[in-house]
Formats: sequence, structure tokens, C-alpha cells
Amino acid sequence: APYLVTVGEVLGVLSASEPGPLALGSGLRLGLAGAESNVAVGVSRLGGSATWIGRVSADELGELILRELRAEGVTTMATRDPAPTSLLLKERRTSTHSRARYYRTHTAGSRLATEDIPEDVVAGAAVLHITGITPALGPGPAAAVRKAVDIAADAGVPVSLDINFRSLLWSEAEARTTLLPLLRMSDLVFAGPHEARLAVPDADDPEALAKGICDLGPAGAVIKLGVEGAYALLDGNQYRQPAVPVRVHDSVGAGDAFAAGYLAELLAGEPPERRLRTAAVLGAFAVSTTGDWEGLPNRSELALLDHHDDVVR
Ligand code: KDG
Repeated sequence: APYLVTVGEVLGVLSASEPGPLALGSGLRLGLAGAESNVAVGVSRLGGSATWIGRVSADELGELILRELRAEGVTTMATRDPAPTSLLLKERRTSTHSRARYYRTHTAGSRLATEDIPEDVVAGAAVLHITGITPALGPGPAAAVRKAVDIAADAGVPVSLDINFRSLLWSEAEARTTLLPLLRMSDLVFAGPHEARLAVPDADDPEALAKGICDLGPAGAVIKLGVEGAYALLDGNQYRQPAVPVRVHDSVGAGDAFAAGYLAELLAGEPPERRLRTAAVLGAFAVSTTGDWEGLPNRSELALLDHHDDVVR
């Protein structure tokens, strides 16, 4: 079956169980997340095949990551590393506002290297999905992502890039320098307006941002507009996708869910309208449930949010 392949880091996530300042202490729940693995899980839930490549610690957290991804039907190509797993501490400062803190240096994921990228796995994929997070982790991870993109280019595998700018990891100038060459080699780019401006500083509205990105090389650009949905320019055709109205519970992971919905339908051979619609539905599931990926739907649940009754029985 056609499969998506992605390269990244999975982090342990410690999330506060109650809203309030973390400095006062709190119960913490242990889970995991990571932009690329979130996408792999989202694709798998929709019946697509997904392979995740990365480095995980040789301890219990590494075990948890591999067990969880396998349980979600994601194929893992993991190198075990003596360094620890990165952690993300999630404070729910108020019931609607979260803050994140990373413990992310000298960790397994940041030691990702070119030798971790299996050439045949990337070359055999239907799509390679990368994000701007992994190259921000250091020269090794940046080189590994670059190697994956080079293999994809040689093999004619389309590359999907989510800019995913993380200001805690690097500056806008550093991100621009590292990501522009990757963007030029990509076929499809996902970005919020602010992220798109990293590549196209002079553009403002979604139309100009998408056109600016496509002028750099990609055939498609999808500008994510939050509650206003998304604007896409795909092979020169314009699309507008409204958001699915839901109550926002935890917006982290919405972008990954959106990309997963789009890419799952791409793998399934569906046309752009259907890809964008499923993307919006997955984004809505992500924001209206706790965690990045836990609440994502399977295919039979895609129409759930269309029901206006709160309880389906
Ligand atoms: O997109 C959600 C990610 O930000 C989250 O899962 C953690 O990968 C992560 C990161 O680096 O921020």
C-alpha cells in the first residue's frame, strides 16, 4: 500500500492535570507527542499507512514511545540511543491557555543523524512529510532531514513540509536560513500566516503568501487560518476551506491534525476539496479534545462533529 514516511522526534509530555500555575506544583500525566509522529498517528487512524523514523532513548520512555506508535498502527524505524528522551512540560495556566517548556538538549532525538535514514524506506514512500521542528534540534537532525529530502527528490517522492516554527528552539533568522532550501525542494507546504512570512516576508494576505511560496518552487501551499479555516493554492487552483466550528479545549496539535487529514486523503487518492475538508475536520477534533493526537478520529467518526446533538445514542 502507498505509505507516508516522516522523520522526527517524539517527546515525553508531562501535562498538568488542573489549570493553574505549575510553580505551585500539580499532578502530572505522562503522555507523548511530537509534530511528525502526531501526523503519522492521524494518517494511521484514517486507515493510511505511515512510517516514523527517529531516535529514541534505550529506557522506559523509549519503550513507551515505540509501544504507543505501534499500538496506533504506525511502522517505526527507530534507532535506540543511550541519551534520554526529551520532555515537554505543559502548564495549563488557565482553562483555556497553555504554556510549554522544553527539556530538549543532549537527548536522543537531538542526536538523530544521517545514518538513521534508511534510503529504501524513503525512496519507496508515496509522500515524505517533514516539519521545521526537526531541523531546529541541531546539525545532526538538520542533516538527517536534508538527507531524507535528497533521497525523495532523487526518487521522485513528493515532499510535504509543515513550517512549524518554534520560537523556543531557534530565531526567525536561523529558521529562514535552514528552512528555505528545504521549502524550495518541497512539493506541498503547510504554514500559518506568520510562518509563511518567514519564507515570503513581503506578502500579507493568504493569497499573496500562498502565491509567494509557490513562486519559490512548491506546487501547493496551504495557509492555515485558525477559526477562519484555510486557503490553498494547489497546482494554480485556489481553494477556501471553512473551519469546522467547535469549542476550543486544547489547540496544540491542530496543525499536525490538519496535515494528517490532508495527507491521508492524498494517499487515498482523493481530490483537493476532500483533502481540505478532512484536514479541517481533523483540526477540529484536535482542538476540541485533550492532547495532540489522542482525540483524533477514525474514518467512521469523521461525521461526528456534524451532529448537533451533544450525545449520539
Ligand atoms: O505541533 C505539536 C507539537 O508542537 C508538539 O507535539 C510538540 O513536537 C513538538 C514540538 O516540538 O513542539
